[in-house]
Amino acid sequence: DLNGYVDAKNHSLVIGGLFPIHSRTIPANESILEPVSAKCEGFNFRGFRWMKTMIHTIKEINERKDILPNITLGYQIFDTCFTISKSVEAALVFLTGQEENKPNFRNSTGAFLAGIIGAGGSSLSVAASRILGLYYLPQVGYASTCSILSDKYQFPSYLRTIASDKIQSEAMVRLIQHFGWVWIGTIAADDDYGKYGVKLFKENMENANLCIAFSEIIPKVYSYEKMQRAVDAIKTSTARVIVLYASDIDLSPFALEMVYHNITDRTWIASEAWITSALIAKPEYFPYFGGSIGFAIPRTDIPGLKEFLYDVHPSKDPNDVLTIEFWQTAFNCTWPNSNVPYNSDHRVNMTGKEDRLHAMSDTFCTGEEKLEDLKNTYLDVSQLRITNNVKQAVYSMAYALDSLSTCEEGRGPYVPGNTCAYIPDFEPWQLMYYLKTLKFTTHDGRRIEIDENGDVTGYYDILNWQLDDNGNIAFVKVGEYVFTNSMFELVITKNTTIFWNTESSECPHSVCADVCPPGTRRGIRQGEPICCFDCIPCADGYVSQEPGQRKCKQCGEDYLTNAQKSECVLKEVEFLAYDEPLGFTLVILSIFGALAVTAVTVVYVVYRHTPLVNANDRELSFLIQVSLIITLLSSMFFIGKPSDWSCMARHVTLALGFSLCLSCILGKTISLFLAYRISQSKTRLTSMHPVYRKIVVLISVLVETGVCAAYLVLEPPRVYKNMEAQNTKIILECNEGSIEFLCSVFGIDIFLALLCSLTTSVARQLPDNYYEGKCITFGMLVFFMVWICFVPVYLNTKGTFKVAVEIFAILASSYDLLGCIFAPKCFIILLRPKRNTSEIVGERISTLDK
Ligand code: TCR
Repeated sequence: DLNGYVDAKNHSLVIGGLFPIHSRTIPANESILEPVSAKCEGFNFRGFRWMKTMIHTIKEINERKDILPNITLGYQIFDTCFTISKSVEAALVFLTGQEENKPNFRNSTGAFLAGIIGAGGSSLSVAASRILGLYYLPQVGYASTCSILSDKYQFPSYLRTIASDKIQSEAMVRLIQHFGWVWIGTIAADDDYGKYGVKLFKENMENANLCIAFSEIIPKVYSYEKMQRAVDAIKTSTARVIVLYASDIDLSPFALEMVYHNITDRTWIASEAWITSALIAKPEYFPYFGGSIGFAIPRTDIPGLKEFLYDVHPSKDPNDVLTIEFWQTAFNCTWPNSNVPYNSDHRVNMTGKEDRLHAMSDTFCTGEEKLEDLKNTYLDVSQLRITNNVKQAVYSMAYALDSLSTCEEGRGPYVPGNTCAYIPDFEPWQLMYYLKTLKFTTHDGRRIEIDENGDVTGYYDILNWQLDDNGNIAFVKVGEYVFTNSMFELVITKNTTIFWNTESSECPHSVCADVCPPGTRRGIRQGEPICCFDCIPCADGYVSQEPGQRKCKQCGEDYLTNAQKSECVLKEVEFLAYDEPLGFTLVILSIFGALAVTAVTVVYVVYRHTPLVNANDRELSFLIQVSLIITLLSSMFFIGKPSDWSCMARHVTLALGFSLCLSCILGKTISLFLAYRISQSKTRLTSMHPVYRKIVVLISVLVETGVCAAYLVLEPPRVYKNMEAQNTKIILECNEGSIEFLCSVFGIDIFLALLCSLTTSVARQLPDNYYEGKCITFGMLVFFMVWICFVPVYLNTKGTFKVAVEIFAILASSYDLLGCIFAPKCFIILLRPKRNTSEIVGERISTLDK
């Protein structure tokens, strides 16, 4: 029980057609056991127009003299009701010529069947093609876009004048990338179109590192639970952009659902099947679906079609139930004396029951109704897109037949013998040969080339739903997606305004988690897509400078992180600087000390002939003064920014200065010691010759210099950045290099100091006017005390104070020696000159110097 049209009279050759003139079948009454072909409902004006276009095209071809001049084509068209079962039923009818169970490629009218146009939906084409493919019966699709139909192993005789969804799915991902969205929901119709489309889309999304927020199905047969699942997913998800892969017929209940739940503020990415559909593009849906953006096959004008479409009237043929139903549905009336039901709706549980129409209208149709007054998809020739595909499908069949008919015997394609096939009685596979290599130019100048997979190339228009001045929905072209065999290119036209259905009217922001700000990094959430992440602050010592970082970078050793962890900042370098109060004071002290020593030297030079200065070796006194200047000024090396150079200088000059100083003192104390022994023993002991004293000095300084040189050559001290002491600062210090060398360098000094102490402590009872022995003894005592105190204090201080303590010890010990050795003498020289006479200077001592 198939509805349709046939015109096969006088024609030996017909083309079959499958069109969705209704939207669904009426569910069979369960009490009936006998199988019956289902009845259909939901008149589909768009499908009706496609069907009319096929008839129109065949008429056009028949009128043309250049294609198939001697042959007139007929047609046999069936309504698929957008269901698989009807489509299969029709396929069987085509093949068997009804009652027969083996194909004879003559249809029920007795004419030869050349091939079939259709069916509309992918699932229907797949089902029909599985049967038609068995016999290689050519089938040219005009709207079935499912990618599996490109598989010539499964569908050997299927071709199409529309691009595969493989391309559209790719294009959608490019569009998503173009607008910077990463978190996308998908809704698919419960058929091959929706499922395979979304499958490919998901694969492409994954390759582009974008994420799918949710993936739901619109049920074919209304189910409250299934619909609710989809609605809940949309409501709860943070994805603002949703891909909707469905035919308009399947989409209508879903659209009502969106209205019912008042789901706005979503941007829909439309698949080609609904972007320009009048079923969805209604002004009342605009608050929910406005701003939708999607792909459409390019529109065109078909000359003469408009007139042909208007030439429809139920009174022409009382048996034309489809036209009667068209009239009834369009004008909302009942055609008298016909029992064609009109727009019945047997669906259950549908939301938005207002949309449901009555089975019969009370008013009768008069036949006077004006098509011109009708605003109906059927008559709307402004959006001829799939309609043009129908036309091209019919043309491809005609061109193939034309090539077949012009075959020259002996040059034909079929082996053996290069034979030809003849109209009307050729085998279907013979026509397939011509269809496979088909190339032709359309009425509007486009080139159609069907490739080895039965697909075509071309371009999509990118359309955006906007509201025009009359409050209707306008499909505004905002770009193009061009695809050839090797090239794919998305172009969004500059300076077009896209309408966004968001609160701010700006491009929506569809992300699972916002880009992590600088200072944080992306932390994976276990078991969730990569687009969902937490922003985890960088650890101490790590920073992320740009937003959206996967990892925090470690800062260099010399760097600290700022509070936000977004920048490495140079650590503050700390050392005892000249310009800070402590450093400054120490500098003043050492310079003052050096000046004081110089003053003493001046006094000594001025009074160099006085007995006091001459007593106990004048030269050694000068050397002591020099060495004191050295030690005092060596403290300067401890202040300021340390360098390798100053690190080497500081300890070596200090050690040399002290060794010179102490060895000179030793020279003096040895003389005193000997003088004492002489005074004690009363024997003739010769006192020490001054040269020997200098030799003592020379030897000790030489030894010290040798050790220092070895130290500097073998393991010299170096600057060292101390990071441990304080986390936020770098303390610049000197690393001693070798502790052994350092100990030996200062060990010599200590040894000299000990010798000095020993010798003077023995000689201190020696009566001399200037208390030299006593002074030195005291001086050495203080010297030891200073350095003994120094050790624990030094070990307990941190940072720059360490150096300060060291300088302090140096200054203290230098001042101590200066004070103990030279202060009393200067006092006598300057203030008590009477005591500075040779009579008073002890005889024994004066003899020592001779
Ligand atoms: N391919 C869909 C059906 C379809 C359609 C349409 C239906 C397409 N475009 C326009 C109605 C109107 C694209 C399929 O199922 O393959």
